Amino acid sequence: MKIKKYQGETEEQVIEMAKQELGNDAIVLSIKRITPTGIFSIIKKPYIELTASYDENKVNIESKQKGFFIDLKGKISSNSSLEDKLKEKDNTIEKLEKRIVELEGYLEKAMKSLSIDKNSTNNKYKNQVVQFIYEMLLSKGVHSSVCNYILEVVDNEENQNIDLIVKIVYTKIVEILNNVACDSLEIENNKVGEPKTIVFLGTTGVGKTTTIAKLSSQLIMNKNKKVGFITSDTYRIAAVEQLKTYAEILGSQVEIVYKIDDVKEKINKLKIMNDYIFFDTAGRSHKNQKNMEEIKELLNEIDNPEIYLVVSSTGNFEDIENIISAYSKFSNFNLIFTKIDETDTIGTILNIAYYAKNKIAYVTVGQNVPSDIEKFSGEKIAKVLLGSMYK
Ligand SMILES: Nc1nc2c(ncn2[C@@H]2O[C@H](COP(=O)(O)OP(=O)(O)OP(=O)(O)O)[C@@H](O)[C@H]2O)c(=O)[nH]1
Ligand SMILES: [Mg+2]
Repeated sequence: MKIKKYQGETEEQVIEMAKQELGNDAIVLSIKRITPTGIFSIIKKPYIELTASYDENKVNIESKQKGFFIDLKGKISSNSSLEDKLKEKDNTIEKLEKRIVELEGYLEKAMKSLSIDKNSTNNKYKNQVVQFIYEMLLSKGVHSSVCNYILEVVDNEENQNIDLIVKIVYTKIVEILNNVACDSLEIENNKVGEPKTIVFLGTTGVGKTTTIAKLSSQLIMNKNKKVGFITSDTYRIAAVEQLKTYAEILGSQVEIVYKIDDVKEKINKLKIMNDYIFFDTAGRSHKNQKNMEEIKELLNEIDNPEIYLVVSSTGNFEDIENIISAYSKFSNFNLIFTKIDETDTIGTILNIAYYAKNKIAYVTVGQNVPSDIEKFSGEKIAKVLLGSMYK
């Protein structure tokens, strides 16, 4: 026997649903009126829940499930083309509701301790919920002008529907972030027989070499690709050793570039045996003009590189903006945000997405190689901004 639950507005409705799907042999175990608790007491109306048991050998649920569509308010309507509807509503209420569920714990706690004074003249927004979200976004490093862009449309004193406000805010944040999400990366689609050189730039200690190790391990282990390494970081002995250690573990070749004239030759050497060449560079201060000139010269030696600027999400917005602007003068790149696990101000990523508009390819979430790297997802960052953990 199997158990299935149905939710609706009335008893008749849920009984009818169960009957239609499970047939007359199904046994009704309970019918309860459920009053949502916590933040759901605000965003969801009470509803009726029927629990039924049925014989899975007699009832084929898969084929019968078409025909019912449960919308956000628990209304059940007959619908013969459920699949079409779901496809069409890819980014829809149901999906949003699932995400908002994940924010429940945080919002509930936060609303309880809501210390915003209704009459405070310091409040920027008229609506208390909007003011609360504003302060939360600010505390996570979102720039006040970006907050304003997101929140001004929901700042209406009468609108106390938290569900609606959160949904609008979440959707706006995701929109800004996904606008800069990279959808096609050479690193993931390189054609057989056309080795691609992938260059990693960035200031000191942001995680370039570790990110190279993560990405290359995944290509080698999951996609059976061959990856060769080059480093131009000869300033620190440990840097070459670090890359060599990873290369040894992965069974990859390493070449070291001591002078600019070596670059082409070393790349060509690695091209013979590899699908990708990952080019590690020394961490350089973007404020040093000579450093920037050297990087520019280096890039000029590489045919059609795919470039990643690695930035640490623990840095502040203005600094990251300056770094991006310094590198933008001579190269086109995608961004990789590292150390998401270490930052309390993930809002910096939203600021960069809003102002700098560079595409973001990956985020890294810890020191483990190769697991702690993920494709950039606007939804995940938006959830963190609204109080959830990054997971
Ligand atoms: N917590 C955390 N640490 C990271 C992450 N990525 C890299 N690191 C750590 O950051 C430190 C510096 O990493 P590297 O990969 O050597 O940085 P780099 O940019 O190559 O440094 P330079 O070559 O000296 O400029 C190491 O201790 C890494 O383990 C991350 O996503 N989270
Ligand atoms: Mg390094």
